[in-house]
Amino acid sequence: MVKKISNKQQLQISKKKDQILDNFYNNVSDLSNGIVACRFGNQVDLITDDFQTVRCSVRRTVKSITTGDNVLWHEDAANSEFKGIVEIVKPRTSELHRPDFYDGLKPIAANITRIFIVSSIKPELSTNIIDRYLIACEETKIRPVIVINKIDLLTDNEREVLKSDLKFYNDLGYDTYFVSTVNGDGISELKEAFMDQFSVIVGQSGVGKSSLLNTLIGTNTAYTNSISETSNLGQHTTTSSRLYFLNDSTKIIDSPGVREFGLWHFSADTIARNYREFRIYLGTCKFKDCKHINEIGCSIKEAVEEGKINKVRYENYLKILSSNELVLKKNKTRRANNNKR
Ligand SMILES: Nc1nc2c(ncn2[C@@H]2O[C@H](COP(=O)(O)OP(=O)(O)OP(=O)(O)O)[C@@H](O)[C@H]2O)c(=O)[nH]1
Ligand SMILES: [Mg+2]
Ligand SMILES: [Zn+2]
Repeated sequence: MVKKISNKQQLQISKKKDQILDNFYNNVSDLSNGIVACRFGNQVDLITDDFQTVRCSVRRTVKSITTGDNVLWHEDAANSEFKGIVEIVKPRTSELHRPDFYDGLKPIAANITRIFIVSSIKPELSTNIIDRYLIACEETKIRPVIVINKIDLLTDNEREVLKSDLKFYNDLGYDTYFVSTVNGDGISELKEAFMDQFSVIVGQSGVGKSSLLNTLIGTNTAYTNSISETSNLGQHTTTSSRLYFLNDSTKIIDSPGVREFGLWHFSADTIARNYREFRIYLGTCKFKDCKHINEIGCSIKEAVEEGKINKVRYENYLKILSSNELVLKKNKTRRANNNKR
């Protein structure tokens, strides 16, 4: 009979593994520590222990590297184009990724402890994208913070209405901040949530992620741009994720805007499980394989009708499921067409 190991033993084994890895990394001579600030193709900008930025190429044996990765690198005197070469990426403590049709899951940021989900009054407030990121946060167990930017564009009354409309996020236990990078409203409280954390700022294009980064670090380091007047759609100003230091212990990654945050690598079950308020009802529907769409005897639907689950959240759940189905169908057709070629 195979003897099951206890949680305590598992913890001891994992501690031992970490110790062995730490010893290994500390004893690799000639290699220095660095953290990936930015990646472009097979090149990275690293920030060294003494806060220097070094452009490096990446050894082919490195399978995956992204912003926030802790790496070991050395100088490469033979190469005039790059100062160094990255040899090893250390194991990640956390990972945020998105699905990609060609590359499978693509990492967006590594080792982060918080995800700041930004939406704004202009171009358009989107609870759908907030919910998409919340699902990813629940799945990866990285703490989310919701930020609604550009509240300077609202009257006092409109602001109060918006706060009350979005109160359900607070009720679910998600921290929500209403801010303006233009007049500074809410920024000092929000800044507190960044302190001593390793954060990534995510959201659609034009919501003010880079403006927020600049406001927090007090410079105009990150490029920002105005929204296209004609289409009202944000132009993609930030083109790749970049890491900034607010102080020694506070790191922030500014990421490029997304049109939509894909979740098509998640099954309907995974999505439902990552809706906090669904959890107590899961397993109580009439049908075991209930997807909570229009099945008879669905506890989730009943809870929505009784006002126990917020309607907006539930509608977003349905939208996410149907858009997943559409993407999967499209990918299937694309794959079939590729195979024909
Ligand atoms: N009214 C108002 N405008 C803002 C605020 N914050 C940012 N903006 C404007 O919104 C526009 C877009 O800001 P960015 O910071 O470039 O947006 P972003 O999210 O980084 O965009 P991408 O890099 O394309 O993803 C700029 O014109 C900013 O000046 C705000 O609090 N209020
Ligand atoms: Mg930007
Ligand atoms: Zn159900």
